[in-house]
Amino acid sequence: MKFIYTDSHKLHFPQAEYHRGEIVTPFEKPERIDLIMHHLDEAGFTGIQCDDLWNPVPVMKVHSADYLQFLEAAWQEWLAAGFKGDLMAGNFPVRRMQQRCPKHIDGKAGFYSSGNDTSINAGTWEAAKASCMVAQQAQKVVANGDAACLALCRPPGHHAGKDLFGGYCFLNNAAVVAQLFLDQGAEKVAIIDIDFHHGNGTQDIFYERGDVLFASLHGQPEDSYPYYSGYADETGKIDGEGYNFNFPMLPGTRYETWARALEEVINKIREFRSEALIVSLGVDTYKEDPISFFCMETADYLKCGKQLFKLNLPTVFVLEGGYALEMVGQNVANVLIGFEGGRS
Ligand code: Q9C
Ligand code: ZN
Repeated sequence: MKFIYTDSHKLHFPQAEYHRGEIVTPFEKPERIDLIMHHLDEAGFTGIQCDDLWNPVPVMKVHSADYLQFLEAAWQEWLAAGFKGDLMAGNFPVRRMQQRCPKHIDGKAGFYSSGNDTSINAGTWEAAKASCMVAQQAQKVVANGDAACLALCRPPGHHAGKDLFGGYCFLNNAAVVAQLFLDQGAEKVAIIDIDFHHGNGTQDIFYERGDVLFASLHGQPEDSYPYYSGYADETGKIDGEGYNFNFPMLPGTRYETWARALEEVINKIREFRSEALIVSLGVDTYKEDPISFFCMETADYLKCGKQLFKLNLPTVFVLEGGYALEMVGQNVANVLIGFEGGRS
């Protein structure tokens, strides 16, 4: 299996994150990609540097035009306001407030954001676009006949909604890949989100659409980010009714329990007659992950990859989270190794 990467991800390097009462170095850091690439190289996967071809068409179908304009201009507006340091949102249009976008960047930041966990710096927009181009190129590799490809995306994407950034995400790379398959003639595609966190952004984008089945396995919202979505009774609306599947799980969940949910998802996708599979691949389900509470072992990722292979669909893996730096590379590699070994 090939993987697509870019060095441009380094242009996004948030300086601080507020976490459990302290200001810490952000969990979503550039080293993650270096570590994963190192392990993929060692495991014999072929890295391909991204050609940086930007196709705005699918991006504009999954994000709103005003949101994209905000992302593009945010940093310049922040500087023009005379602000120093990273852009970070602090005020949000919550219950009973006006859903109107203010003029000042400090207010706009909150209007387009779901939290204060995701800051913007001088290179963030370029990095987010580069990350999305990595996903687009991985889709092309699969459309051109490879059985599967990994998009080494950074920043990640699955928390980015139609018009919201947050959860370390700006552009929803997995949603863009799904849209590309549809634009190229597929009638139905499926997204499995196996990151520890609920893929609220992806759910938001496809919630009223029947052409994309979305299924997420994640820590239950009662205890876990993003807290305000990911319940099992969120099943889709209008054309999307019955095509959104959430599997919230308890703290301490191990692979055997998790895999039963995966099995259900696989059956749903077979019934749906999906023509392609997108995997939002986060390995923050790992037992040592610093911000998560599942108990996956490194060897479990082999089994997970093997399970996914059973769908026998053209598959694009899109990197999402995974913050236990010692094992993030091995865990990602194991999903791919399991997938490739699925034949046997
Ligand atoms: N300040 C992904 O895994 N909340 N995003 C962290 C600590 C945000 C995770 C709380 C977690 C986002 C792609
Ligand atoms: Zn995550």
